[in-house]
Amino acid sequence: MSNSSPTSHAKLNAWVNEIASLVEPSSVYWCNGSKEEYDEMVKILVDAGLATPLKKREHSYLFRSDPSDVARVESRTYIASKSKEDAGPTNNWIDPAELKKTMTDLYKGCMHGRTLYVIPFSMGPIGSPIAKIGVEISDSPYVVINMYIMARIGSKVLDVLGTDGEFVPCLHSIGKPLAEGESDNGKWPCAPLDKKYIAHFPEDKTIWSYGSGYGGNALLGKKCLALRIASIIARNEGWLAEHMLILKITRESDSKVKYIAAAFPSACGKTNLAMLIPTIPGWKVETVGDDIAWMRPGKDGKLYAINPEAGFFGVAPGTSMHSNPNAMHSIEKNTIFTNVALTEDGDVWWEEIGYDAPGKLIDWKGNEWIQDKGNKEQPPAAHGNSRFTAPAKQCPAIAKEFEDLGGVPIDAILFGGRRPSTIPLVHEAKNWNHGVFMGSIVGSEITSAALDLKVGEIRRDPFAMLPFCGYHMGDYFNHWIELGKKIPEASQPKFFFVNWFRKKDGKFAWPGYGENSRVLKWIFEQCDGSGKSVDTPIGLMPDAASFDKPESVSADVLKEILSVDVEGWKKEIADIRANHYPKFGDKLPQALKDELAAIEKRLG
Ligand code: O2Y
Ligand code: MN
Repeated sequence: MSNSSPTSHAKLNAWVNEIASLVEPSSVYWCNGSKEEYDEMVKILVDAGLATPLKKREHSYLFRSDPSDVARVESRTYIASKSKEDAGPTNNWIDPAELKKTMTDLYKGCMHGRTLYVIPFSMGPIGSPIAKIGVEISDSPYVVINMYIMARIGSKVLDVLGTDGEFVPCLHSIGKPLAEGESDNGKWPCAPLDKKYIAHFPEDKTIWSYGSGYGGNALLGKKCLALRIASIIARNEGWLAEHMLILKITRESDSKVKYIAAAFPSACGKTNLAMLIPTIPGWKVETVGDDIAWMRPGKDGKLYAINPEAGFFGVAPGTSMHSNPNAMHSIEKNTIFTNVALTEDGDVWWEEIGYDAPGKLIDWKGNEWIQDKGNKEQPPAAHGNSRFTAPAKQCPAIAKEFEDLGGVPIDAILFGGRRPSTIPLVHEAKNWNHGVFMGSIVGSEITSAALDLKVGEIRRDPFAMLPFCGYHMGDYFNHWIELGKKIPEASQPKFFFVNWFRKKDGKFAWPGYGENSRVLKWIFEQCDGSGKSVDTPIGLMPDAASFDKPESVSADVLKEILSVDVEGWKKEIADIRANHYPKFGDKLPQALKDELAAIEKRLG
C-alpha cells in the first residue's frame, strides 16, 4: 500500500520525510480512516497469518502476540526530560540526547520490507476545544486497526490540523525489519525486551516507541499521549489529564443527572463500574469513558471532562454477563481480540467468561487446550492481560454526552483500591485538599508476594497515575492542590473513597458489581444535598441505618464496613508517613502533610 501525502502541512510532511529516510520502509501510506482501508489492513494481517477471522462474531478478528510481548513494559518506559529531577523518583529516566542516539541507531533501516503508515489521530471528539491531535507513524497494520477503534483517525483529523496546526509526533516501530522475500508468516513481529523502548520527551512533546507491537506500548494515543504527555501539557495549561473513568448517573424520578470521574489501580473493576447496571430501581448509569478523563475548569468554574478515547481496550478474563453485560454486548461485533482462546466453531473464550470451555480450544499461544477443571495448575487458555478492542459506540450504555465537544460537568471524583481491611465501603472528603490526600494514598493490598513487597503490604498507586504521570509526582500533587485554589468551593466536585473489597472472615463483605449502585446513590445524594451522613475523623460517611442496604448484607456487617477502624487507620497513617510520603522528598506538598496530621489528630 502506498500513496502520496494528502496534506500541505509543511511541518508534518517534513517530519514524515525525515523519519522515512531514517527507517527506510518499502512504501509510505497515509491513513484516511475509512472502513475500506480498515478492511484492507485486516486482509494484509490475515494474509500474513497474524489475524484469524472469527466466524461467530461479525467483522471481528483474533490475534496472538509473541509471548514476550503481552503487556505494557514499565521497566522499558522512560520519561526523558532534560533534568532527571523533572521526571521524579517514580519514573525511569535517561538523558534525552543519549536516548535519542540509542533509539536513532535502532530506528535506522528498521522498516525494511514494511509499509510506513501515517496515522493522524484526534484524542477527543474532533473539533473539541479540549481535544489534542497526534500523528503516529507505525509499521504495524495491527496498530492502525486498533487506532481506528481507539481514536478518531484519518482525513478528518488532517482537515482540523490544516496547514500549520499543532500535533504530537508519535513514532512507533515494532523493530522487526523484513529481509528480501521474508514475511511474518504467522509470527508476531517485535524486538527482544532489551531493545524495547517506550520513550517520552517532555520538552519536545514527542513520543518514540520501539520494539513492541502490544497495547499501551504501541497504541501511542492512549497511555503515552493521553496520560504521560498530556499530564505535562495539562500542568502547564492549568487542567488535568487523569487515569479516570467517567460515568453519568440519572435519578429517574426527577431526571436529575450527576457525572462522576473515578480512579482505581489495576484489577479493581474500573471497566465494570464504568458500565454498571444498577440493581436498585429508578437509577440509570451510562458510560462516558472507561479509562481516561481530561478535565478543564469551565467558565462557570466547574470541571468539564471529556473521554479522549473512542474505544475500549479492555481486559478479557473476568469479563462475563455477570460481571459486565454491557462490555459483553460491546464486543459482539467489529472487535479485535488479542491473546484470548479460540473455540472450534470460531468464537472466543477466556477464563471466567461465565461458562465452561466449549470443547477443544486453541490457547493464546496457539496450542491445543482442553479444560481440566480438576487441575489447578493448568495454564490459562487466555493470557491474563488478553484484551478486546471495541468501539465505545457499541456499548449499550454509552451516554449521548460521549461526543459532547465541551465535555460533562464533574460532580464527584472517586478513588478506590483493593483494601480487605481498614478502609470503609465509602467515605467523603471534607474539602478539596482532603480529596487530594485521598487520591495520594490510593493503593491495593498485595495478595501474592511481589519482588518489592510482602503479602499484606499496600502497593500505593496515587491517583492510579504512578505509571502514567509524565513528571515528578510531588509536582503532580501540588498541581492538584493549586488547581483547587482556582475553583470556587461551590463549583468544586466532592471527593469520595470507595472500597468494594472489604473482607470479613476471609470473604468479601460487600457483593459489588451492580450493588455498587447503592454507594453511587449515596454519592449522588451527597452531591445533591439530600444525602444523610455522619461526620467522622476520616470524613463523612453514610448513616448505616438509612443506607440502602442489599439483602445479601446483614445490618451488622453493613455497620462494620461503614464504621471507622481507628486502630487500622492509625497503622495506615504510620505506613503513609514512614513508607509512602517520603518517596516524594521535598516536593511533597505541605498541604498533604497537614491533611495527614489533621486526620491523625482527629483519630485521637
Ligand atoms: O498492557 C497493556 O498494554 C494495556 S494497559 C491498559 C489498557 C487499557 C486500560 N488501562 C490499561 C492500564 O494499564 O491502566
Ligand atoms: Mn488504564
